[in-house]
Amino acid sequence: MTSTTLNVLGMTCGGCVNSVKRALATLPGVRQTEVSLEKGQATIEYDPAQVSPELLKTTIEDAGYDVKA
Ligand SMILES: [Cu+2]
Repeated sequence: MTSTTLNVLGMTCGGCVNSVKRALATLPGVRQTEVSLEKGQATIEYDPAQVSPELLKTTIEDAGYDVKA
């Protein structure tokens, strides 16, 4: 299991936090996601054999937010 922290731009409320969490939860291999609205960061625990950092990023982007690694 690996974890990464991504800077997520564009989150403005708890609904955004939930959107990001929900989008990531659909990916196989994502174990846990902690999202901080204050910091604008998502910390994701995942299995690198099942999901790539690039896919984490595009999944957040597809949910409507920008990711700055
Ligand atoms: Cu929101």
